[in-house]
Amino acid sequence: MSLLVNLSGLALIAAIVWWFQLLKRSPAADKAAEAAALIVVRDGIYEPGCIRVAAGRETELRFLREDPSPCAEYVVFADLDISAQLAVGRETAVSLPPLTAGEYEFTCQMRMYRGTLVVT
Ligand SMILES: [Cu+2]
Repeated sequence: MSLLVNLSGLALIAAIVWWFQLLKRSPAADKAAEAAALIVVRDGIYEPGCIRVAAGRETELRFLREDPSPCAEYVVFADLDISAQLAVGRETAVSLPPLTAGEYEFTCQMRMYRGTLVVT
């Protein structure tokens, strides 16, 4: 009888471990991270305004500038000494080197558009 109880206890633990592994590898979560890598520039904001990327890995962000005003022409990662000119209506890829954990602001050249890159 006690053997049976132990076995069902083990089965329960295995099920819990399996469940959490499943949660961690959820394809939906992966998709969200991928989708977040496209940043739309319009109406004075970056959308999404907060991008989360993994530390210590090269990253590519894609910007889609819908705002033709000169204000939105450049995206500047001042802390990283990286900037890119954004074409209107077309995706522009911005490559980032492996980064250490922390928060990095990105802005337009006049610092009116503002976003945050969160590296974890
Ligand atoms: Cu601006």
